[in-house]
Amino acid sequence: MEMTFRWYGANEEKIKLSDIRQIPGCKGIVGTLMDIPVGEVWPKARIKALKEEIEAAGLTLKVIESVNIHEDIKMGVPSRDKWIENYKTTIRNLAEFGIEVICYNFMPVFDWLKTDLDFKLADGSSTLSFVTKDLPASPEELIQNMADGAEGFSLPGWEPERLAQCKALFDFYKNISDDDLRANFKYFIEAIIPTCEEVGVKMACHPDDPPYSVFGLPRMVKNRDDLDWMMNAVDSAFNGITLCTGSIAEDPANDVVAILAEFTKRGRIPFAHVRNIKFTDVAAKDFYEAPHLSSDGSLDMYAIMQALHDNGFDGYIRPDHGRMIWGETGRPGYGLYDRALGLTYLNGLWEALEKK
Ligand code: DNO
Repeated sequence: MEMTFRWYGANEEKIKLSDIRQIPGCKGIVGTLMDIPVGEVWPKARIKALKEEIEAAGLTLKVIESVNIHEDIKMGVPSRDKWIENYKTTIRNLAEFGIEVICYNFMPVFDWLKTDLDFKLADGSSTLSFVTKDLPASPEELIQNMADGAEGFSLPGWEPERLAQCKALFDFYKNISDDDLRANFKYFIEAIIPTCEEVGVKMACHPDDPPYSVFGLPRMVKNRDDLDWMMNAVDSAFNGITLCTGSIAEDPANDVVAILAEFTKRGRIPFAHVRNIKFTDVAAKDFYEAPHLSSDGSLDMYAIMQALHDNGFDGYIRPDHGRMIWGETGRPGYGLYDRALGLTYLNGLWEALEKK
């Protein structure tokens, strides 16, 4: 297991690499190049510079989150082949600089979503929350709300160029079923996995967040059976999962511990996002993102770490979203302090498991 911390790059962050270096037990950065438009090839010079900057701070760069998928690939339109070729070149370029894992997702139109990016907790901190009845009537309104709540930061997976075509995309996806989306996923993964095998980069697909349809969009990474289908679609260790405990657990029907145990045992989890959530209404699937501590949320974090540990997990882990605490302001979900607390807590659980 190697513990990492997500960092968006010097031009995108208030948080300094030198601060991250001081978090006990944090070895690596989960990095990205946020400004490269979706679908474009990531230039070697930019990857090299990012790696050098991170290594100069005493940290490693082995995981990228995300290299996002061009919408044409998800839509399955003929122009996808050009974007897939670009993606393969990006994989090769990243491999050349020692990247081992690429996290991505296959959610149509937009990435993760919440209905409140500044939900106040009783202790005075603020966090992200999702309340079904607060979902706006239209996706346009949701996009506006996310932008308004982002404190001026770019949000991962909410690329303006994609969102600008929101209406046209929604019209298109009206006629796309979950199975159509699956076929498009298979086409993509079949095309790129041989390149991954050749250069030694593992793909790690992030589950849908939330793991059910919103605004009628098709979804394909919602539960154990979807993950099983994906893993069988191309049965290679290089076709893996970013197992995000929070996202999977947002559907109370999902047994996150059993899912972790199964896919770790099958050797298909190169990367894990570990966070806790607290259901406020299980039937409505309403929740907020709790501190990582088990007793603050609805998930048993010891059982989660144990499922990884006891099944031979040897990938990368990062704490997931943190609250805003101690007066910090910043990119929602990605402040320094609470994620650092989460990281040290996860490391503590891991040490206890190692010494058992
Ligand atoms: C949210 C993140 C996601 C994740 C992507 C991976 O904070 O967990 O945006 O990075 O879904 O492609």
